Amino acid sequence: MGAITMAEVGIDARRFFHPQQETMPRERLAALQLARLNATLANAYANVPVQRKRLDAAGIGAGRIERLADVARLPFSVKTDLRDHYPFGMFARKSPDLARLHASSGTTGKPTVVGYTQNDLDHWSELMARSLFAAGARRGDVIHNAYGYGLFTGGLGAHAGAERLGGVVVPVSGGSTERQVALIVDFGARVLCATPSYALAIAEVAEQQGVDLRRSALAVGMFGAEPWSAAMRREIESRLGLRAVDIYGLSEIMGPGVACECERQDGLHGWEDHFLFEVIDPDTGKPLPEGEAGELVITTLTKQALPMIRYRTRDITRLARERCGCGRTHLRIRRITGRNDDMLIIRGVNVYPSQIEAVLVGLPGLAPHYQLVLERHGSLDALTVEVEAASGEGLFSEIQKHVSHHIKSRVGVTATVVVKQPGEVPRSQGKAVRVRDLRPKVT
Ligand code: DLL
Repeated sequence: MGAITMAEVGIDARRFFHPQQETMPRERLAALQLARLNATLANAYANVPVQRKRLDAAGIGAGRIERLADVARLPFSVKTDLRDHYPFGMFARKSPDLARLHASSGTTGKPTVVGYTQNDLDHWSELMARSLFAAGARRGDVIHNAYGYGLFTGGLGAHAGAERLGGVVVPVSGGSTERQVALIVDFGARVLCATPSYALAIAEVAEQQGVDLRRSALAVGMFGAEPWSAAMRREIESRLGLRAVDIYGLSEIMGPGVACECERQDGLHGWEDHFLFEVIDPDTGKPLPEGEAGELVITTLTKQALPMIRYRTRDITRLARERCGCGRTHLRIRRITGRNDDMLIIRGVNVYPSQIEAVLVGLPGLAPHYQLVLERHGSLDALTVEVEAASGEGLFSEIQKHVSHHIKSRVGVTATVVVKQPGEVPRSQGKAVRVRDLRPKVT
């Protein structure tokens, strides 16, 4: 039987960066996943003693998995594995087969270190280029990359993808926001890569300088690395005059480009030819039925240096397998609403910072900058929400009443609201610090 061309099944290859892979029929995608999953298990078993022990204990040993559903029999991996086996204990390759290391910022003890072979780096840049293309970036675009360069995967990850796409990359990294505004305008950036909070900081500085970025060439924003709300998307789109696209990733799995929205902005396509996605109940560890919210678990299917089996991301989301109107067959990950380890429990109420953000961003009179401060008063948790007035003129007491009323009615917690003068809430140059948890640690 001859191969069927994409034109014969009505697929316009020009709409995709990897037309074959992105539009692969789901049965073929599943067969590819199964084969690659078994290759990943073999790599982990042969080269990572910790994984070998776990696979033996799970009764899988060096054996094969026969059906994708059997992935539920495999042991989980967690973030502390990387700390416990610091620095390279989870790696399946050593130097000279390694081509690069990245690491988390290491604010809590040892950093988590991740590694890549050249082959891994090639896949990463392909997937990042695929993500940029899906979001609307094209060859020849000036791509302003304000993700931090260095050990953080954002800067170099987006950079390599932008080069692979054929873009003109501007590697500015974070910081010097006034200069960023000038470069965006002068170089004619069409694509902006940044955290959503930093995109807003850029918008704000531009406005202060009297520069209207809505009239610049900016058309596409690739925003991720931290949770953000639909309200924040609208805010960024209206202030920067671009299409704000959500991009997801994590260092332990690869970096940015594990999943990305297409131009329809209706959920992030998880690139299933390279990753296997599941959602589990975070308490029981059991897989959840399609569409239910739970913890995202990811298995790498092509990584050589750091094969991850059922990595518990702690990110809370839902999966949708119905076909997207864009023609891509890969599933969609819904907006990440938060992490089950940054979930705040305030007087018994579970609260995600992103829920409070969704309330704040929609309210008049406020600048889109805020911090949540948690303290313990006696035996009770106390939440203070520091918000920032959009102008120094407004009636702060009115704003304050309005904000606490909306937080109470929409999130269900009582908060003391402090309205700060414009510019008083600290700005981020990378991931925003949204929560200052000053409560004594539970030991
Ligand atoms: O933040 C990789 C990245 C860089 C993604 C640039 C997108 C853009 P880490 O520093 O390892 O990697 O942090 C990963 O950030 O588990 C999520 O909790 C959060 N995160 C990343 N993207 C999103 C997103 C990079 N689009 C952790 N929405 C993840 C919500 C996100 N949270």
